[in-house]
Amino acid sequence: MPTHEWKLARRTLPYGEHTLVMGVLNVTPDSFSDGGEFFSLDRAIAHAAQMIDEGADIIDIGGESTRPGSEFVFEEEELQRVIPVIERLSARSSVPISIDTTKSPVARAAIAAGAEIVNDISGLRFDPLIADEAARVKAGLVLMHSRGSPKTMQQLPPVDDIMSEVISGLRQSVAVAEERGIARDNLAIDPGVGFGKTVAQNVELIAKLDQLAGEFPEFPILIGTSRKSFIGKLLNNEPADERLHGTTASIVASVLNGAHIVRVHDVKATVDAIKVVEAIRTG
Ligand code: 9MG
Repeated sequence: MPTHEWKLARRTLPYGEHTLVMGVLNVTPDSFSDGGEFFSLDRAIAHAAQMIDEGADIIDIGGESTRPGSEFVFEEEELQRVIPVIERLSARSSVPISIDTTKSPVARAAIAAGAEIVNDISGLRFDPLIADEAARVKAGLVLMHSRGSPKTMQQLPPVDDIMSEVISGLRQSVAVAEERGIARDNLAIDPGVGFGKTVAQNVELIAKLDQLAGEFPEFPILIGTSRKSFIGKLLNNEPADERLHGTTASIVASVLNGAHIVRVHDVKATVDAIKVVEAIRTG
């Protein structure tokens, strides 16, 4: 795959030849995967440092759980959770930091604290001003497809054709981003595995990721499957902390089908798997 460039606030990230790994740092008490373990600042930074040592190319920091059924977090609470972590991490590491938020004031403060990417799971549906904050500093902006909100998404009736739904939703998000001043080379897109989709639809999205890449050839494709419930459901209801092998299989399939960036909790396992996939891919 040829190398392209994703432009961020203070650098460009090459993608295409080598798959980028985005390590997840949830600073929430109720995160489905981290279970609140990293709510202390020191532990959060130590975990980020470990992911960086293991080869993470980006650290994605989130203060509001996006797990199905999770409650809304007020802006002040989210700021208190994420800003000290971003300040400390950006002072000690040069790895680009992404802020996982749907709120423009949180995006603004996170960028001021050192974040270079805004990861919006609503694809600008909740707060389009996120795009203005990213455009102001030419930050990277991840537009993820989702339906409803994390609280309601799994109660929604499934759509008939998930590929058409994701493609049209992402086109709409890209249009809003451009209207608000984002340059196309700052954008990445994401099909939003697990967000208002059935198990079969999540599997279909991974299986047909090459079609999505064909629809959006200009943009890096990010995907997050790590420890998600569709993997548990495919594996006799394995709990989240026992979904590593299922996650790795989904990552390998995603990379072979065109993912450029993978968002994961288990960085070491992912980096190893990608090295092997890339060796095979390049022959
Ligand atoms: C925050 N978050 C949780 N799951 C995600 C996914 O699949 N993609 C992106 N971009 N963010 C996610």
